[in-house]
Parts: sequence; structure tokens; C-alpha cells
Amino acid sequence: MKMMSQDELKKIVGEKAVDWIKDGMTVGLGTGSTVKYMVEALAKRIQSEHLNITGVVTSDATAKQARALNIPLKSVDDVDMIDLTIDGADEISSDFQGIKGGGAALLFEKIVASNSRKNLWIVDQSKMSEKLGKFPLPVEVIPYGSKKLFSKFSKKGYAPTFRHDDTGQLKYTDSNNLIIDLHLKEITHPHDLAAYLAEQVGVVEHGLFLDLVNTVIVGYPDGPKVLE
Ligand code: ABF
Repeated sequence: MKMMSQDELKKIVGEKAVDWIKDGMTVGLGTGSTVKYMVEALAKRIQSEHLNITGVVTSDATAKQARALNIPLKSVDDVDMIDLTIDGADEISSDFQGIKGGGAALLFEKIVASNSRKNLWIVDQSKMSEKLGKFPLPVEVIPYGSKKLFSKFSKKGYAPTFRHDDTGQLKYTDSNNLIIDLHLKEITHPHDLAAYLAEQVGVVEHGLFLDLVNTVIVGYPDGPKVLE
């Protein structure tokens, strides 16, 4: 069988995910290169089937793509409830806990996900892992006091790094915050870690997405697999 590239695997799951979208739905549109394929496929379905869909975005990047494809958008505060959010992820454990934020959009992604009836993740096979931690855990922090937080995480042995963009400048999120990535290797008690991070003054949000997802579509070379 011809080996499929990671990008081809992302494309098949992005397109498959659109099957979950029904006419009249309010749909959370995630962020990342896998979601890009889903948004493209959704726009085609809206056009061909004249679907009445309202999109709720999780980043400026997704908003730009959705607008260019004429997908009607509303803010999360202007809809009663989001029926379904489809998003990517950076790492998913066997019990469907996730790490997100590789795309620096974790805050809005978690706001949208926590206001959704159902969350569906779409990933290529490389994101699946027994336990979380191989992917560095993003933590969104406000700039003021971020160096103090950094040294606190360092003393805890979390091996922190500040996120930089491709030009080597500090990366700022859509909310003008910074990201500290924690290199933990393995996270044995994600709920305890989430609780610890949430109570650190200056932490806006972290990339542990726990108990939010019950369906994952994974791209494998022999096709998309729906895990539930
Ligand atoms: C987004 O999906 C981010 O949290 C995460 O970084 C990204 C996954 O990236 P990709 O789909 O491009 O592999 O929600």
C-alpha cells in the first residue's frame, strides 16, 4: 500500500469529520492544518446542500479562512450553545485526554470547547499516544510576571521554554499573551497537573483538555478510523 503523507492523513480525517455536521447546526471551528481541510470541505457542503450552518471560530486564522469561504460566523457570546466543535489536537492519550495549543490558540479553543454540546477531534495517527507528555504542554500566561512563573516551573523540573515564532521573536497569542511550553515527557496525573497550573497567578489557561471529548477520528494509511 502506498504510504500516505501526514498531510494526506490530515485531509482524509478533515473531510470525514464533516459527516457529523447537520443542517441548522452551530459548529465550533478549531485551529490547525487538519481543521483547515475540514473547513474547506464544510464550505463545499454548505454550498452544494444549501446548509444553514453558523460557525464559531477559535482563532483569527480560522476566522480568515471561514470568511474567505463565506461561512457565516458568530462569536461564542452570540449563540445560545454550540452543537458540535471540531478541532485538531497535538497529542491524545488512549483515554481521550488531550494536549492542545501547539498552534497557540488554546485559550479560545478551550472557551469554545467548554461551550459545546459535543467535541470531536481530528488527527493524523502521529498524535495518538498511550499517555500524554511527549508533546510539550503549552501554558498561556500574561506577560507581566511571566519570568517569575518561568523560574517557578523551572524549579519544579518542568523544563519550561518561552514559545517563539519563526522569526525568533516571542510568540504572542490572539489575546496578546505569551506561551510557556513545559517539557514533561510523561504526564501521569493530568488532572492534578491541570489543577496546579490553574491556580498559578498569571496563568491564563493551559493546554490540558480533559474530559471534553468522546469521539476522535484518526487518519491511518488504510483510512480514517472513528474511535468512540
Ligand atoms: C489546534 O490543533 C492546536 O491546538 C493544535 O496545535 C492543532 C493541531 O495541529 P495540526 O492539526 O495542524 O496538526 O487545535
